[in-house]
Amino acid sequence: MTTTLIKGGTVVNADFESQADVLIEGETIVAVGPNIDAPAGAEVVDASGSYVLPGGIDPHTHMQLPFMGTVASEDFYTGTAAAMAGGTTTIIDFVIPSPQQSILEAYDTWRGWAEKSASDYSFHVAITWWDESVREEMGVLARERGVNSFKHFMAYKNAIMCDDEVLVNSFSRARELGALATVHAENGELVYRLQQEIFDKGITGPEGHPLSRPPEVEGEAANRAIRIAEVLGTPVYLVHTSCIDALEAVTRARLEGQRVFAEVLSQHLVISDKVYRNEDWDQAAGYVMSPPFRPHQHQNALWRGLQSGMLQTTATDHCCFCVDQKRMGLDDFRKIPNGTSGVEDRMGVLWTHGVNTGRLSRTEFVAATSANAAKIFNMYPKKGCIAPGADADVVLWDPSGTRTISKDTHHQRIDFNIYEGMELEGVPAMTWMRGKLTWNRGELMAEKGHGKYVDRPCFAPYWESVKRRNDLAEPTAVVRKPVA
Ligand code: URQ
Ligand code: ZN
Ligand code: ZN
Repeated sequence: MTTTLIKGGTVVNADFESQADVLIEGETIVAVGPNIDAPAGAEVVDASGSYVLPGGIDPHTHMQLPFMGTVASEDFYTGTAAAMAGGTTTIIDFVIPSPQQSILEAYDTWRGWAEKSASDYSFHVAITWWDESVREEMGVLARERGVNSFKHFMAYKNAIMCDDEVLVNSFSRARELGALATVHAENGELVYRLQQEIFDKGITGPEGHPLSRPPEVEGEAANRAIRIAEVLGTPVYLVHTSCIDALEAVTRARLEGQRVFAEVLSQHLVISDKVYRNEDWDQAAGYVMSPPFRPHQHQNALWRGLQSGMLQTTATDHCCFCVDQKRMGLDDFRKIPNGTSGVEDRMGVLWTHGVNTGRLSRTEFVAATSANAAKIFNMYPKKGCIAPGADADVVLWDPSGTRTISKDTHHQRIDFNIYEGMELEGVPAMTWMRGKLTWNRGELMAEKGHGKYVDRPCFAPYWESVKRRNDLAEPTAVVRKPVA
């Protein structure tokens, strides 16, 4: 068993930072505190001048996803290896059953694909259709497979889009199970209509993509999903909140005490929609993802959302399509596979543009990159903190280390990088995943298959008291005289 003593660093958790040593025995943190003596045979790491952070948790990735007629280029091994090079030690990916496919069968398929992961991983399961069998199998997944979050795509008509009937059935079931409903909030009917109109105008290039998915399309769906969840009493989590319209819906609901959580992607915080006006087709198509990159004012609002706590988590939606895959849409932007990379860059981008600019404190950075996702998806404190008993998912963070992001040097399996040329200050020097050193100052030592599936138990039954409808008296029938 490997013993490691990380000595002389500043430990940063979501709620507290302190000068402390961290002792790791095997896969677990066993002690955190000042002046810990190194046990015989221990590997001692000098952490002076560095921060010791909980390993990042990325709650939104799509490794080797079959989508839009192709398969994402990053697989579970290469993607989790790249993640650890960037300080992320756990991903939550997505099982996305085809309509009419058993969700349990799809779950087993994705579990098979993920066996090769180098880091720990878990799955949200998407509900893409509905009948009694789906209802039953959601129960099996929740009770026996450690799934406490079910995803709903309100976009992607004629593919994996949920209509309101599916949303209502699935949200109701999630509440019964004590599970979260997570949502891709874009009105797929509006997208479909706008895509057609824009294409018919002769706009066939990547610039047509954002035009077909304006913020109003996300705002409507975000509000609808939140309202459905409110009426049914289901906790809801909005993935990739990208614009003011959706953030306003989240903010209203949270201020009223509704159980709503929301995520922002690191790329939506720092990249605007000007990328779609690039005259180089490949350079513009490389940014086609949904929701699209937005005009600059939305970035400012998203940072404020993160600072105010209205947005709790950051993610990447890492879903890689290489240049030749994006070219499937060369004549029709509707056929450009939607997705971008970022699992290796998220933490460095957030430190550079969040902590170094004063937008986020170091503890807020840990909350947004690790602890909040661990709490919301019920992995805390096993994951998401530096404390005795926690998994030894640890990052030695070098605040003065620098990196220039490039497709030529990143570890992600894609020939494009949305942050190309971005200068980072603040990088992971070393990454341990359950006590195993996987990244050491530029040397990647990820081991295929070393990752484990993380069970995520459901939550306590959703308490009636937090539902707004409980302010109302219990409805009763009116007693009437028989009609003459
Ligand atoms: O919509 C998603 O989250 C998946 C299909 C990745 N693609 C994307 O454009 N976000
Ligand atoms: Zn999505
Ligand atoms: Zn996604």
